[in-house]
Amino acid sequence: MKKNLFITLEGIEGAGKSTFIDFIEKFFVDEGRDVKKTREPGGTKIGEQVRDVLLKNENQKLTSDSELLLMFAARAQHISEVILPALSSGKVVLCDRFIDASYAYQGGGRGIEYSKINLLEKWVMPDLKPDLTLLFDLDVNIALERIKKRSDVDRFESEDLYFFEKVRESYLERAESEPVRFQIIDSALPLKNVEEQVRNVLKDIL
Ligand code: Z5A
Repeated sequence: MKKNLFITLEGIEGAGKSTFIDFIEKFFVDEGRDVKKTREPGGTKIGEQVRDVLLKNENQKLTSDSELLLMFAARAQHISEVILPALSSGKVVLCDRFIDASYAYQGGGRGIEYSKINLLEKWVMPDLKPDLTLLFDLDVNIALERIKKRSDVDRFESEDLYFFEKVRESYLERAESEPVRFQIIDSALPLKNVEEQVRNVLKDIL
């Protein structure tokens, strides 16, 4: 059986994760690999219900602690129901956002101490870490410009520029502290150039 791989895609909104997850899936399928594409929060029937609660704009009363705990509740379900079984069967798992988003959004953005997030990480995923994390990085102004055409804005998308600056900063700090796992993709460049950067990283991990 071929080596399983766990790859996560991270970045602020509008950075290009959804655009490039299909490209990455095709890359591995062309290599003859079985791919499981998934996302957080969500990825399971229960997790998608939690996602609805987290994203609904009407849920403005949700506290930062509740938000963090719901992220991890959905994650616990996702790991046991989807991620671990897919990895055990030798698949390449591509996940649109994972643990680093909790550090960046709930830690960096909301200001929850990283030590609390770390406690939950140790509880929910003691033996699981992505093999590769692609951080799609770009200036917050460009990202917000890209998504402003959307008619429906969710609870996160209604946050201000400062919030996303903190999220981006937190992602970059994490990437700096784990330079082997993280690969930073300059997603301010045209699609073709971003594709090229992603392809080069993937070739190295094969
Ligand atoms: N969240 C959290 O707080 N804590 C956690 O632990 C987890 C998540 C796991 C889920 O949103 C929310 O949950 C998320 C963080 C929080 N909220 N925020 N913000 P999501 O993941 O479902 O949604 P998103 O990340 O906001 O998705 P997005 O806004 O769609 O971003 P994206 O997938 O990175 O972008 P995209 O859809 O691929 O691209 C956006 C547009 O830009 C699109 O029109 C593209 O065609 C265009 N684009 C992309 N790349 C380029 C380039 N290179 N040039 C020009 N145009 C481009």
